[in-house]
Amino acid sequence: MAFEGLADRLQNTIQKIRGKGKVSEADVKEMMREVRLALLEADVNFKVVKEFVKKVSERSVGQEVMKSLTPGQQVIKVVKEELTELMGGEQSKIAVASRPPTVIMMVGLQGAGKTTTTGKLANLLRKKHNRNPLLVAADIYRPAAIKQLETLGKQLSMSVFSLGDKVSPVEIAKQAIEKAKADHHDYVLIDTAGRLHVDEALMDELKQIKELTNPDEIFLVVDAMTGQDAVNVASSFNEQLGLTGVVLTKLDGDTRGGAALSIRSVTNTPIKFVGLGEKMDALEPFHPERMASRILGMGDVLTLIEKAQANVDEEKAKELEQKMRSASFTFDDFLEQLGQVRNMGPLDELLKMMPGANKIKGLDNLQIDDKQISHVEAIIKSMTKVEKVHPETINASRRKRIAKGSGTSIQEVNRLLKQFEDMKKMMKQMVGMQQKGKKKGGFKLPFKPF
Ligand SMILES: Nc1nc2c(ncn2[C@@H]2O[C@H](COP(=O)(O)OP(=O)(O)OP(=O)(O)O)[C@@H](O)[C@H]2O)c(=O)[nH]1
Ligand SMILES: [Mg+2]
Repeated sequence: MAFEGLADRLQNTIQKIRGKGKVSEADVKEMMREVRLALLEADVNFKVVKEFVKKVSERSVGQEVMKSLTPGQQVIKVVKEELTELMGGEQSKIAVASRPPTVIMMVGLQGAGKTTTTGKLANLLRKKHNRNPLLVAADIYRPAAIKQLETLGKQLSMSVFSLGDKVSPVEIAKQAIEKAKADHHDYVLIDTAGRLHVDEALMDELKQIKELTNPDEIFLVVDAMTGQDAVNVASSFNEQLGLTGVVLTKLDGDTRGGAALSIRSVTNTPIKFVGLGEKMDALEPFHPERMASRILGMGDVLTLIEKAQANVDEEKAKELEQKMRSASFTFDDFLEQLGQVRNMGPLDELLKMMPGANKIKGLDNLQIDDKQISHVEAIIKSMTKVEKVHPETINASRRKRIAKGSGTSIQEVNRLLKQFEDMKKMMKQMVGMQQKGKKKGGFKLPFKPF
């Protein structure tokens, strides 16, 4: 996971000051020394580190902290606020042109993830914002580039505009916008070519496309794994083109996080999205405050809840709640739930968003992988209709049959049956709690049970 080292170090540091009833200037100084090292080690730009430490120190020895009842907590609050500020403060939204289509140009170096991100962004615009984007293949240099975008378009069932590789990218962009107007596309995403380095020919071409299409957004796509280089690349693209946003890709890898923490303050360009994988749904809006919270081990419950909401069907959730209340939850329901949870992404990544999760020992080794889920699915699918509704009828010989049918072991079948029973018990308790709470008008489940 990205930020692991930084998160560990910062959390250890703030842990020391958390409970302090009194915080001296020396305490703050000591803490800031560690924060500084942690940031430098995470490959954060040294000027950025200096500025950050200065701000946090000033605020920490000031009245607001020293005079408070919980100075330790206050220092942590200051760190979190400044970290949030560093990454851009408010979340920045994607532009909408007053007269459609909204034009977005995707630029960046070779292999940064422009084409992939173009597909992901189109997918997000359609799914979350109900938009109808047109993808434009304006990379005529790399042999397979057009094909790559067309394949993504097919996969997403979205229109891709291309004129082959004999027409100039500027002309392609121009005609694409006319096409978008004619076909009522509200967004135009232009996938441009990448180069190994920032070079003049590339910049000239991009400038021409910019002049001609007058884009509402110019997104620089940068690979977070490239650390400080990402910041330099962002600076030069910004000088030449005037960026409106950055998309940081490959944040699913174990980048130290320096780029995410420096780009905003060095280039004054907000990070708008982060790429978290190769699949078309692995793009998330960047929330500085949530990211700060994650880095400091305070969890990212909001993203977790949003993921749950996006993937859990309202109707089905209600139906499920009803089933839980009447304790008629069956293995069929369980199977369906499993499918929904799977849609949310890898389970261990989800668990890491829980507050304090990185302090749970062994979570890193916990591989709740797809294979395990597949086994559970296979077991359930090997049950008869009656067995799924009345698991109490599953005796020893039936267990043997189910294990054989699903290619698993009797132990695995036993374990699942036991877990299912436990889960049903827990549901009853939760429903009981919720009803009790309702009478008092208090307790409510934080999000829909699944
Ligand atoms: N793990 C991970 N891989 C990514 C992400 N974004 C892109 N990639 C991968 O990075 C590689 C390059 O992505 P492309 O989209 O082709 O990059 P590009 O910038 O269009 O490259 P050029 O067209 O050659 O300039 C592909 O293998 C992508 O699957 C991400 O967020 N996470
Ligand atoms: Mg490309």
